[in-house]
Amino acid sequence: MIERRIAAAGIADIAAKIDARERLTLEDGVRLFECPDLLAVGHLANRERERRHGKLTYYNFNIRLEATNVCVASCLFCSFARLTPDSPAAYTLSIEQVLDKLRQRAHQPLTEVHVVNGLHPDLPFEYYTDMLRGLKQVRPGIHLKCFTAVEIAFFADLYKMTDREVLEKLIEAGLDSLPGGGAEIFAPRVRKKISHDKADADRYLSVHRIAHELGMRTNVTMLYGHIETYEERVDHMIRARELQDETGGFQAFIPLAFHPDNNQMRKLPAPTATDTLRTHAVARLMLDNIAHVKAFWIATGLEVAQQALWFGADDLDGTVQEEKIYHMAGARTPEIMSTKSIRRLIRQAGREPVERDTLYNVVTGPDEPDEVRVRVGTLDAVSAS
Ligand code: V47
Repeated sequence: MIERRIAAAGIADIAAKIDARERLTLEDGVRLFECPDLLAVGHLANRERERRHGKLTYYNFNIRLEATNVCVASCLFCSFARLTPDSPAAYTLSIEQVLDKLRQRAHQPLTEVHVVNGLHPDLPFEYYTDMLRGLKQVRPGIHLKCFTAVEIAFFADLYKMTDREVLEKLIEAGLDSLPGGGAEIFAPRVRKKISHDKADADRYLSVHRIAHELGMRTNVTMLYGHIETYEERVDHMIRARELQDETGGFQAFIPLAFHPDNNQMRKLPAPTATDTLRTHAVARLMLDNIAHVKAFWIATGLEVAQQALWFGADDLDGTVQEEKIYHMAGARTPEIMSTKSIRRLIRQAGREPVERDTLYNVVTGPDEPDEVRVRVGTLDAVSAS
């Protein structure tokens, strides 16, 4: 029955390739985007998702910190950045203020801090190394997923170091992995228009390559639903796939839905739910060498994130807390989710929740109760509340 539907949708040859573990081409990817039958594409993606992960759906207990929104780049999609420190609503937290944000969460069994900042022109490099050292002092053992590849390239240029030297110094100070931000769309036509004054695609990928060589794991994102074509989306996925062939260092691919409020592309509509589902599905099918496809619930919305778990996605990111980039761009999602709510969301979608750490080690398996874990002294315990 489903085979007939896939044939009627004109993608039987692509389904046969996937079954034969043959790699999909740029043309295949574009056809999946153009295929009128979303459920046929979703079925193929779900088959791949279940082959890899069964019903399991991952999330983590994390916190987001944005230490400064001062940023010399003028990306058209960004609602968060302020060009100079004296712009209205510009802010830069002191190290103590950053550390306080973590101290205030002492009762939470966090496993990850995810830091993303603007490209601040005036801070010393020690601001970042002191931040990493301080965060590790406040919570030894916490995983620090900090600074996009674009920030690393910016530090290298500003502080006159190579990208590798920057990464080595940050690792020495406590950096554990890189988030996937800053990828946007790799194709030069789009990148020149929407983010012309920051690291280009080759530099982004080169920073990730070096990070992988230094033993770190990283993620890779794609900002979709603005001025890019389907071909440019698939090209983006293929460039990520090629680097993954070389290094194996990417853990997750994260499609990020464009949010149009309060930025220079505000006249564009936000991508539809069907586009979001399809983009996750095509990513699952194109990226045969990346283990996880993340539906970042802040960006997709909660309901679409649940559906994406049947369209190729197997990860929802985490509790997040204090997210600014999407909320300043019009996101209507909550700013925080308890682990209990995430686990319920996953179960209600017919999937099985697994709390993972950043490196996908299991923290709380699917058979554990969904009650909130609380931190008692230095021990994690399960509260019945
Ligand atoms: O690089 C900025 C995007 C990214 C908008 O690695 C926007 O686990 C939509 O990369 N509409 C930062 N998107 C966030 C990010 C991320 C998120 C979740 C998990 C991980 C991970 C990484 O947010 C930026 C940019 O691509 N972004 N503004 C906007 N208006």
